[in-house]
Amino acid sequence: IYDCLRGRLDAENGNITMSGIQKYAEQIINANRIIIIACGTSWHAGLVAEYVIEELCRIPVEVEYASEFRYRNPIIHKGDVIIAISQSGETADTLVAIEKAKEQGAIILGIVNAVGSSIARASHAGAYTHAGPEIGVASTKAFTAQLAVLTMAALTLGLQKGTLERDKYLLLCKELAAIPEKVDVILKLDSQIKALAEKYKDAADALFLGRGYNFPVALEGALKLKEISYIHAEGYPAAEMKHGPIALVTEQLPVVFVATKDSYHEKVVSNMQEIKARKGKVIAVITEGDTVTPTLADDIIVIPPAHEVVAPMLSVVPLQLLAYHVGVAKGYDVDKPRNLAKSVTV
Ligand code: F1P
Repeated sequence: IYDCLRGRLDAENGNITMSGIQKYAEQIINANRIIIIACGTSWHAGLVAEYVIEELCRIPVEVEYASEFRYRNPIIHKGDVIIAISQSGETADTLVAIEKAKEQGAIILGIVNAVGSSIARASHAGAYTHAGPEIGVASTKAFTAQLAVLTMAALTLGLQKGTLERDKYLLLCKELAAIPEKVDVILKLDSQIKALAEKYKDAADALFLGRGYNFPVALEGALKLKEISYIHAEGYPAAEMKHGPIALVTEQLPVVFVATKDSYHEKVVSNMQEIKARKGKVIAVITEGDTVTPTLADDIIVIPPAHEVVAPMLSVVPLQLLAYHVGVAKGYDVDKPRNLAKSVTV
């Protein structure tokens, strides 16, 4: 994230430089709709961006799996802007979806890690995440860097569009600049998370729950666990639990709550009570200073406070570490998960 922010964000003076995207600022400010297309982890980053852009820029956002968008006959209006997100920049489904949108006259902005990659070349403009090469196949730092870029873009647009007040803009710039330091604090929880992984590594299934900005983080936590530790995991909006997944809750089921302090925290706490009443095992990612959640959860991971708009960049890190340690504890090669490719080019 530090590399991603460096040179682009001057939080003290409230300057964000994103030359690639700024060229299209006028069209984006006046966009009727933004459609985000991506696959896998990048799709989850797109879901977080939906919350951020709608909140700060008041532009309607749709987030589509590129792998399905290509098979639909999507309706794209003049004035729609497409954002394509990809770590590798080579994902075939995303490339085909881009071509499809281009045929209908859409402007394509690429948020890509790999410089000069096919998706970067197929886009009209965009921003590189500069997350450096992912060592493993499963996307991790690319996710946090994608969120940093998308948040910077939303802040810039919101300010220019007039939907975001300067004071809040400045506050969020500072919040963003503080993220790398807070990630360092979370990385120091490594041995605690390793011990948690030992405790839960034999689970057959796991449930990940979150609300609002943390809902896509729950999806991402479940995907990471599936990808590198081969444990069946489902991510759900916490409020959706009672519409089905609650039937799965037993003493054997670990339920991971992304429960950092935000506008919906009390509601998440009541979801936690519902799980405990059914004897599920609760692991909660919570904010420093929270005194309520520790009385309910079986295990807690305490992370530094952050504004809810930037919180996913922090709350995802313990879940990435958890998936990593479960994979290692089970003896798997977490850098090369079975059946997964770095770039899905077919
Ligand atoms: C999308 C993705 C990754 C996942 C795996 C397979 O790739 O689904 O999120 O971790 O590597 O591909 P990309 O379009 O972001 O490169």
